[in-house]
Amino acid sequence: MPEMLSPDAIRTLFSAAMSEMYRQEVPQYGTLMSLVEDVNRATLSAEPELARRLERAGELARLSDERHGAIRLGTAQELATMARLFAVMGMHPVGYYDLSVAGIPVHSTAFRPIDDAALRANPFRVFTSLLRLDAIEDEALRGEAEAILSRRAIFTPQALELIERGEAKGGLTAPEATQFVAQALETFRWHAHATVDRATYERLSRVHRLVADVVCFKGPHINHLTPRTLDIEAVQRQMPARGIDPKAVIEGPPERACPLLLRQTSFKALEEPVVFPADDGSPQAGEAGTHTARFGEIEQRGAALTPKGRALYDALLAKARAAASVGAGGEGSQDYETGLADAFTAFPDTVDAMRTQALAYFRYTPTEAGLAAAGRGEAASDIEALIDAGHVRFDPIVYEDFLPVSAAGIFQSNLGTDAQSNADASGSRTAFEAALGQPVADEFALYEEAEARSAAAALEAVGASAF
Ligand code: OOG
Ligand code: NI
Repeated sequence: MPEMLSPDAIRTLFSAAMSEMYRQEVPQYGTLMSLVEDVNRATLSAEPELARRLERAGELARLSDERHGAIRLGTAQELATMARLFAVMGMHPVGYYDLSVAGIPVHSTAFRPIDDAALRANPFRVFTSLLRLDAIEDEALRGEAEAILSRRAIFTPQALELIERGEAKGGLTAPEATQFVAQALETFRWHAHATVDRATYERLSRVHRLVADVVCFKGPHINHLTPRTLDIEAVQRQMPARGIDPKAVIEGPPERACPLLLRQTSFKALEEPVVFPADDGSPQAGEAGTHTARFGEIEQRGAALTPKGRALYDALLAKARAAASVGAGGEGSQDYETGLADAFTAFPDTVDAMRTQALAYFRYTPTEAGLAAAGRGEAASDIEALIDAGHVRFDPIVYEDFLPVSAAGIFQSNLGTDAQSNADASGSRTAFEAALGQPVADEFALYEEAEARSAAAALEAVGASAF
């Protein structure tokens, strides 16, 4: 039997190849990456306690490789096959995001690794949206969009073959994995040639710019790759000096001593040249146009919240958004930020309070003192007593997922507006899962299991059962 490369290793190859491709395609991405690297280095040297905590959590080693991408798909078939492609790399659908809350005609999931070891190896995620064609009210136009999508093949034949081989054999060998990554990359590459004439592009674009972005091109070009920063305020401040124009407000919670969930900001989408095919269908003799789809984003990750913590987060965010809203040109962003910070004073900002009030998930690890005590045969039998004795410590579990309101804000900003929108939800998780061909995992259950595993391991290492 030839040796298989692990899904973690394939994911790392793929993530690196995507990053390299995007750096070539969108030079500002390279600029943003080096800014984030500089800020992260400065933050780690200024905050040794943060460095130690990240080291304990296994997040330090993965940091320079850590990023997420985003794609938008057109059909159920594309989504179901994409799930199989990502599965080869150990990435599985987690969570359901309903973007109709902001009037955006997509719903989404995140493909990402799930278990602790895989997340430590490389947490590469892809936020994957499925276009809702029912957003096109005009039946004739909807039919046309469906027909256009049904004609395209977003995966190369070799990619499909390698997915099947991986499924049949339970993995890919190193040479197969190299081929697989090269073939998979083709799906996410930018194609400047539209597949429809300008008139069709414009009709679809008038329904929604996202509809045109999904329907009129050969495949789901990766539309951003987002590095993780340890200080998003610093990156946001320093962007203009590097020639990058950030969106008006940072999405998500305010700046805090104990960062919560996810804060994100982006730079506006580029206006890129595209070519519409000529009447005879020949792409060469085509007509020049422009399209905006691809942008840059950065994020800072904080604690994963329990359902109780998340409900509090959602309530406080809704309160701030109701009190002050940001206009299309970013007007009112100062008031919004002040209001947001005020609202979040109601969210406890120490790890102790967050833990005792069960607002966030924690990872428990034995301390040196705990290990020494266990070696002497002195140990308590429950985790609270071990914490009190200083034999077990706890750190927040990092949030590995996304936030629907933030995602909507990122979509909006890249459609050319900073305006916040709070439309009514009308999500359909069932329809999404039917298209995907499998249920999406429940993010809360994953964090809860990770917490329980760490508590059990800590008890086993230094608790009374250790001897
Ligand atoms: C996805 C936007 C959402 C995030 O990080 O929340 C997103 C898209 O524009 O396709 O990437
Ligand atoms: Ni993103």
